[in-house]
Amino acid sequence: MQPSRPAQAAAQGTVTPTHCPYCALQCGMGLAREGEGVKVVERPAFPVNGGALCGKGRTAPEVLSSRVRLTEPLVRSHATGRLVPATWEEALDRVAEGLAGTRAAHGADACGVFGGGGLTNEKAYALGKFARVVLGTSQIDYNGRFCMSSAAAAGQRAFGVDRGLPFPLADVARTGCVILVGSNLAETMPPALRYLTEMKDNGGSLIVVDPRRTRTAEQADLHLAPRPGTDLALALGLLHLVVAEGHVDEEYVAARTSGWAQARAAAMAHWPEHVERITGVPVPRLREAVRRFGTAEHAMVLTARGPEQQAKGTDTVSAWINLCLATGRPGRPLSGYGCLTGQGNGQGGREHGQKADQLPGYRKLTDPAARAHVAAVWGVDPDSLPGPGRSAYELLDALGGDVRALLLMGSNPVVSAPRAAHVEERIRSLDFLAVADVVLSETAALADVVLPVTQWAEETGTVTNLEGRVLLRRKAVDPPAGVRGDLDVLHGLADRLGHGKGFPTEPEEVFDELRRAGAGGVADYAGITYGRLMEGDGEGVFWPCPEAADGVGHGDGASADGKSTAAAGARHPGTPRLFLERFATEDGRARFVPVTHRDAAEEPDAEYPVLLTTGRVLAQYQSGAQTRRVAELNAAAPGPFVELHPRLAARVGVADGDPVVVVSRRGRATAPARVTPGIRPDTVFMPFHWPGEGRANVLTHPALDPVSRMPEFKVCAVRLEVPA
Ligand SMILES: Nc1nc2c(c(=O)[nH]1)N[C@H]1C(S)=C(S)[C@@H](COP(=O)(O)OP(=O)(O)OC[C@H]3O[C@@H](n4cnc5c(=O)[nH]c(N)nc54)[C@H](O)[C@@H]3O)O[C@H]1N2
Ligand SMILES: Nc1nc2c(c(=O)[nH]1)N[C@H]1C(S)=C(S)[C@@H](COP(=O)(O)OP(=O)(O)OC[C@H]3O[C@@H](n4cnc5c(=O)[nH]c(N)nc54)[C@H](O)[C@@H]3O)O[C@H]1N2
Ligand code: SF4
Ligand SMILES: [Mo]
Repeated sequence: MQPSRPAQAAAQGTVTPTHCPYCALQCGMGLAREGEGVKVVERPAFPVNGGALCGKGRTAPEVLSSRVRLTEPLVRSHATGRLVPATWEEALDRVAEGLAGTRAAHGADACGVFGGGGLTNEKAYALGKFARVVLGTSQIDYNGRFCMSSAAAAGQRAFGVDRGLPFPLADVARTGCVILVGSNLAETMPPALRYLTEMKDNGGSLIVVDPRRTRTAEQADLHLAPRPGTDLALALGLLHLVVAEGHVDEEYVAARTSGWAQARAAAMAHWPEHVERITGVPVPRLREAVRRFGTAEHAMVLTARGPEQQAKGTDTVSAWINLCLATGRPGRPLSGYGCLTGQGNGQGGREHGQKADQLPGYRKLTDPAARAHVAAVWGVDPDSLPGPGRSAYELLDALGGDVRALLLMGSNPVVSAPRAAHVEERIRSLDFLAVADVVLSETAALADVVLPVTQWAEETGTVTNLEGRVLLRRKAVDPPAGVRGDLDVLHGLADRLGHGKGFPTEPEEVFDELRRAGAGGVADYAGITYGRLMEGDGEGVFWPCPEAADGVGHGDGASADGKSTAAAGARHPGTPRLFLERFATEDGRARFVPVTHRDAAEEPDAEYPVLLTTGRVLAQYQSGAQTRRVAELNAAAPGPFVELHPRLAARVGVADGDPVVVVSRRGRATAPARVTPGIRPDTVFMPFHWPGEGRANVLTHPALDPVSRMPEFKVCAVRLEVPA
């Protein structure tokens, strides 16, 4: 493909088919020329969203031409301490010097790299390679650790492979019962709601588990509202009742799983009455959930950040997977367990090597065969590749300590990291910080060098959506003068650090190398090409998709689904559904993991008697760096708030709209009260999209899950005060 082709097509007045820059649904959209810029037009042929978009997607072009868009590099003046405009040569020289100087003085591991799940596959791959080959550092991780890492770890444990959804999203419409655990998809993936509505119209039932009566919970046939942090007990209680009421699929358990006896014993210790005491969900409601889920011919459990962003998130997801396995769901048609991933490339971003313990193709950095394969593609000695580094929060916590310089691309941790005031202080204590971004985010504002980069519509690249569907986002418009792509940034830095050759700037060239590096791995993209992604309606290709010629038995992932194995010579069709014949474990069986409930890292006490949970609103995205720049979105969601129950509001003495101070052991935040009966009286909720005095993450607890290293964003103890 000529990378300039889509842009020319747009110039000729045609529409460029592409994808939204934001969430993991990766809605298809068309971009049509309008004056100097582009406008969004419907792309109904793309299957996942069928033309529908939420307000964020619809308004995304506004960020392309925003007044606050960065259009020239900035460097911090030694004289005044302020960020001042610089040429690209000056800026890249400064970054290369900062990194090389740190490495010379303190060793390779003193240089850190922090990436993002919004980066394209090509960028994520190049960033991981840059860290390991150019800097030689083990200290790389990314914001996906804050996102679906617990579900990924639990999926690996149970199935031997983790892909957000192991089936196309459209299967949801035809199943009989969905338990949606801690997902507010009516606000976080609005076009996906139609699949749940269709499922209900077809006679299926929707069970939503959320401490709040969200717009999603309002759609439910049954809403269970547990105390935050108790989903693990809830799932065990449901499994107990599944056993007690005879809904175990013994034949499936015997034929397709291992470890049932231990998991069963763990669940039987969780009596429904005991579970009611822990979760606050009444026993009759537990029974009702089990009746609906247990008797449905086809059924699914879908989790999102609610149960996952906990210091026991991995075990919690395992408990929900156990419930699915006991009832014979995974690997059966229109059934199974899935995780709704989060960021635009949340899935692909974790497959190509920006995670601390991973190499491209979802390979393990500790596996000698994986190291040898990837090192050969990179033309380096396998022994030169560093080992696994720290997880995201641990890396941020080490800044200014033994990690003294940081290159950051695609994240805004000053707003989005847990215990954010501490993280901000760590970032400020760095010897050197370089940030590549499209706007001056709160984190970029602290940098020594800010590199202004191109956005989605100005560049070509691939992303992998929540279904494992690899998609081509095409360039539709030229970037403003003065802006360069992330791949150009990495090329420029690598060149200055003596590695100009291995860092091409053409995305297709990077993708072709990624295919080679990942070939034979779990997430095998070898059979996917740009040309293939442009075919038909651009509906994409599901991984694993090995190269045709040697497709048979090519990697565990590919053989996870016997149906998708290609005949020699024919091209591999890709794998929309995993596990139909076997799981990707050594013996082909799914593994039950015996888990038991435990408390949150910080339970309420006399001093901090209320639970705080955090999350999202419809009109803002993440740290808000992009969406806070869009007038329509700001009007819809202008600032932070504290959602609380009328009884709690009365106890504290605040009315709707009054400022309320939320205090945790880590800090304090102030925002207007939003009084609603749709939340548990023992819990308050804050969205985390804003900096300033309403910054929710000043309060959150950085306790980490022992397996996934996910922070406990969804539970901590606070008290409420009226401002003095
Ligand atoms: N509008 C919008 N959409 C987005 C994003 C955005 O920032 N804004 N971000 C994208 C990304 S990266 C992600 S990860 C996804 C996240 O998508 P979701 O997971 O749907 O979003 P959250 O609001 O973080 O959490 C979902 C729900 O979990 C509930 N919850 C809180 N604590 C608990 C608990 O202990 N147990 C249970 N069961 N539920 C709990 C909250 O009340 C909330 O309604 O959204 C994606 N889409
Ligand atoms: N309290 C609380 N905190 C949370 C969560 C929660 O539920 N509660 N959720 C967590 C989750 S799931 C996530 S995913 C994180 C997300 O939080 P962040 O990691 O902060 O994510 P974004 O705000 O999307 O930051 C992306 C940054 O990169 C820039 N950017 C966008 N595209 C590109 C690109 O292509 N290249 C470059 N160089 N830059 C780009 C954007 O302008 C923005 O500044 O927040 C986490 N924090
Ligand atoms: S649902 Fe997600 S992908 Fe679709 S338009 Fe909205 S933000 Fe974009
Ligand atoms: Mo996320």
